[in-house]
Amino acid sequence: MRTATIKRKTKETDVEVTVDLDGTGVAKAATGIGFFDHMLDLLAKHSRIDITAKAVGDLHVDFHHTTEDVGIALGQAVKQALGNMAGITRYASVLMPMDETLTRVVIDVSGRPFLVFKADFPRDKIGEFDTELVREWFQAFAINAGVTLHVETLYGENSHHIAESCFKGLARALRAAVAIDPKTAGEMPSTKGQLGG
Ligand SMILES: [Mn+2]
Repeated sequence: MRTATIKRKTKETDVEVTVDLDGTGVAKAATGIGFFDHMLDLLAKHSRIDITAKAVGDLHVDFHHTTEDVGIALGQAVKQALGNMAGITRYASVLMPMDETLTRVVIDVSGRPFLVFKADFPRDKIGEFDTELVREWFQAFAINAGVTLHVETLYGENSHHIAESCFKGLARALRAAVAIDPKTAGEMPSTKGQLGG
């Protein structure tokens, strides 16, 4: 079973995240941030990873801590659920359209944490959500999942569409990269014989 639960409690947030990499895309997102729950729902749906994300955070300050800490916990959960990564497909690249927006997401599920994120948001906020937090979430996720992740919005005008294309692109890339490759019969997808740096 490729599942994991991460609990993380600080003075700023209390977060619990569970993932099942071989799920059906069931999401239970309750972070107290409507737009962010919407993004987590999309991530689960299009990755087919079951994701439960509960968070009680200091939303009276702003949404930064809660968004970042859910990213940290979700990244750690994915990493733990992957185990030694034997047999995974490892690489995936996706072009994700959303109306006028097109975003490219490329991932290497490798134990090598790195983020390149190039997306400009025309607006500072989507609802009450600061658009700069999209990058913060991707940074927290990539570093804690131990994945190399390149996200670039090639063009787009609507901030909601831009954010959504980033999350949906990640979803489809993750779905392909963490899938077990039947041709490899459980081998490590590395000439080094191991993943993890
Ligand atoms: Mn939407």
